Amino acid sequence: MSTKNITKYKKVSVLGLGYVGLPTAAIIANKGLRVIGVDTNASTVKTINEGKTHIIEPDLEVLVRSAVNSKNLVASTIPEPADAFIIAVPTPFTTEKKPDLTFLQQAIESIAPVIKGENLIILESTSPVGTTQKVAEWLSNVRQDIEFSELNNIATIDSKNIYIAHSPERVLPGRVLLELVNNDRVIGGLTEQCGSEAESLYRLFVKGNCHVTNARTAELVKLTENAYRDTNIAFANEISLVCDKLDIDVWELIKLANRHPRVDILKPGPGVGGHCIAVDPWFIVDSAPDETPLIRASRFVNDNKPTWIVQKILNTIDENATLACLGLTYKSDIDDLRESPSMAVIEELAKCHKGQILLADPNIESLPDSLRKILNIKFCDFEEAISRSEVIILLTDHREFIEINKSILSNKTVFDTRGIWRSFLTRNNLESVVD
Ligand code: SAJ
Repeated sequence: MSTKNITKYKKVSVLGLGYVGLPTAAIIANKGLRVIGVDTNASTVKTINEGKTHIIEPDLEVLVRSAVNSKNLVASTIPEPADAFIIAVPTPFTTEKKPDLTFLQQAIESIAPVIKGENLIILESTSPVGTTQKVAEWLSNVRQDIEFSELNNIATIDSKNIYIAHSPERVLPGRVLLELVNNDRVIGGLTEQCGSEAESLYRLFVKGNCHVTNARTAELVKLTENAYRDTNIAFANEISLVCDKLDIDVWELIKLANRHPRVDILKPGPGVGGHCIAVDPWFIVDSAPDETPLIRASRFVNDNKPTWIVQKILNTIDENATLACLGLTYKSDIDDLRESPSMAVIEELAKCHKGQILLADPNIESLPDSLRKILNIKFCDFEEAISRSEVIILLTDHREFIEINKSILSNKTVFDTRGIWRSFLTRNNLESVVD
């Protein structure tokens, strides 16, 4: 079917060409629409215009190359007029765990000069409740001719509507292209019409269902999804501490408990990382501090896991032993280091351990900046790291580590924080941190 029949939005601008914005821009461009991808980072823009990508995500490079070759996708550092704008910039938190909307406000202010009547603006960035309304307020603050009525949530310019909606991204890093197309979408409009306008654009490429609601509900839905997962992982992590204290194998325990038809415990690990699950629950806590003791406690449980692991390791090993730390990224088979619990373990170990620490990660090319100045840390190939070390600390469950020839672990003290070598470790009576 021609795109002409599907959406009236023919030219789409995507702001923020990261893990969500770039795949979204590439998919829309490959559907035949003109897409302007905007990013403040000139080197990202250059890479994309060469048909390459600055992030590792399955099949993304092929899709971006095809979109750029067809001339439907052009990246730029400067916003230009378009029919629809999709905002996918980061919404991090401050050191006080409060939402930091600076990038978002800057992105909105950067498009304000080119906004016209009948434009559609969709906020995809994960945001605290009330942010979609703030988008309208920011626009009207910088453009005198944009009016926003708080009474009925309608934004206009020269009596023509501007449609503003929130449709939170929900894609899992590592499966982004699949999930962008197949996942259901929640779309929250500032008004009902804003919601249906946004839905008409997503219909272009979303095969899942589109559920239209109001903006505040959509904002809290996204935060709730990530807080739910954080709480469930915290439960698994707490049980892993209990099992360690009582000398019970947590992996066997969870496997057996999960045989109950209504129990489905997630996996314990070194903690929770990433730019989403480790951050978003705080947005709920910030909005309703007195109502959220469970969400807050879950964050503490997960944030404290790296320290617990480090203590466990230090209590067991010789202070001069050579250690191999395997895996730096926050989860398997990606190249993302944000909020990585593996990095937290390494940084804390480095502060206390006297012997050499060898780091290896098949998805990372060199030592991250935060570790460069630490003298006893060296980055190397994982097989070299294992062969040169007495103690092996498995932090991220990358495919390469799962497929390792297990015999190279013989005679080593092994701390397997993800349980991937469990059967081998048990058989050989090797140490395991959560065993
Ligand atoms: N983890 C565990 N045990 C588990 C599952 C995960 O320790 O059983 C850890 C991972 O190792 C990682 C962290 O949790 O450190 C988060 O990983 P994840 O795979 O659970 O999630 P993310 O952060 O990669 O992506 C999440 C997803 N949200 C949900 O599953 C509810 C994704 O759908 C969102 O789009 C994404 O956050 C986001 O951008 O908000």
